[in-house]
Amino acid sequence: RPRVLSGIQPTSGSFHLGNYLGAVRQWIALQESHDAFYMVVDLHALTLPQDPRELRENTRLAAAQLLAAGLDPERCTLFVQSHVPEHTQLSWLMECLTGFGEASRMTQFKDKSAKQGTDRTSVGLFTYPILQVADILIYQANQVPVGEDQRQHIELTRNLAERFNGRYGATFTVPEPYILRETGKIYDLQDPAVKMSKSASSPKGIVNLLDEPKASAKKIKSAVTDTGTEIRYDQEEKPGISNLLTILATLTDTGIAELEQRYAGKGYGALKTDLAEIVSDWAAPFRTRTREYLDDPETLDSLLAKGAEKARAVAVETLAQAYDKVGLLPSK
Ligand code: AQP
Repeated sequence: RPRVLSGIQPTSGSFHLGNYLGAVRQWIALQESHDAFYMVVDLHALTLPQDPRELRENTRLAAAQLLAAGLDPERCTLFVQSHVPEHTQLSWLMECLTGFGEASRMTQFKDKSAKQGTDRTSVGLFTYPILQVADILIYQANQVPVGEDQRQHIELTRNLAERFNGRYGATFTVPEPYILRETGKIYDLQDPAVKMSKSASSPKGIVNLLDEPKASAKKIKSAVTDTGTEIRYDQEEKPGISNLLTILATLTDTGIAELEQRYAGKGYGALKTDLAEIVSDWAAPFRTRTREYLDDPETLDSLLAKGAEKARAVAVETLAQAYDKVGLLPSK
């Protein structure tokens, strides 16, 4: 079975609709057909200041949400990034292969550091795409299911894998991005020109899956829509309505064309009311299941420990090969 690898940050508590529709939903589907490795990337979270206690709680919370969304530890390997120290070890080799200019061109870094200012930007935020390269290559992943915002980082991963293989001989699988055209980018409800995002969206623009249903419904009902009244998918002319249609189509497994027909002659209000209900209905059992996993931290922790053990078995082997290839002297 081809292998997939992906990760999600344990920052700010709840996952949002963009995380779920852009990434986690694909993870759940892929665990049936692929040898799937999924992780909570706690080391990546450290690129921005974190309260230690919150980080620990949010790491469990992220794992609980992944399980509640439908990941099955019998079908996939679910673990916490920092439990597999080989990631950071491989990352060093990758850093030494990356050009400074090449790393400087990462748009996520440019955007985030521009917002924070250089003095408040950590070197970790600069090098985090390279740790991500190591996260992927250490499992010899064939595909990486992520949102559109990660495409450039997967491209960097491919370049570094090819560079390493070219310099030292075939070592790493060169991975492909797995990004769905329909849901690769879910937009901010208040500003449908930008992606829904933890760090950049206003509270009204982001639907958090653990929010109270009423709060989510209110946000959906006050989503910015476009001039006119027609419910039609048109990313250019009607980005707000197109975003709502995408979310509804995905959550209900319905084609966009069918939805356009269903809402022909109806106003934006009808679409918003239905979507608010669908999101609430979806999120209610998700919230309950998340709470159940959190109520039993021992079971959750031991499940993550088992996942880390499975992941480590692969990571140790890849790291040993890579160390050998670059000429590091093995310790006796
Ligand atoms: N709006 C989105 N549409 C589609 N996919 C998205 N992802 C994030 N936002 C969207 C995908 O979710 C996965 C996990 O993302 P992450 O752990 O990297 O979370 P993030 O990038 O911190 O999430 P945000 O909200 O996008 O955070 P900031 O504000 O920090 O940039 C990834 O596969 C991501 O592509």
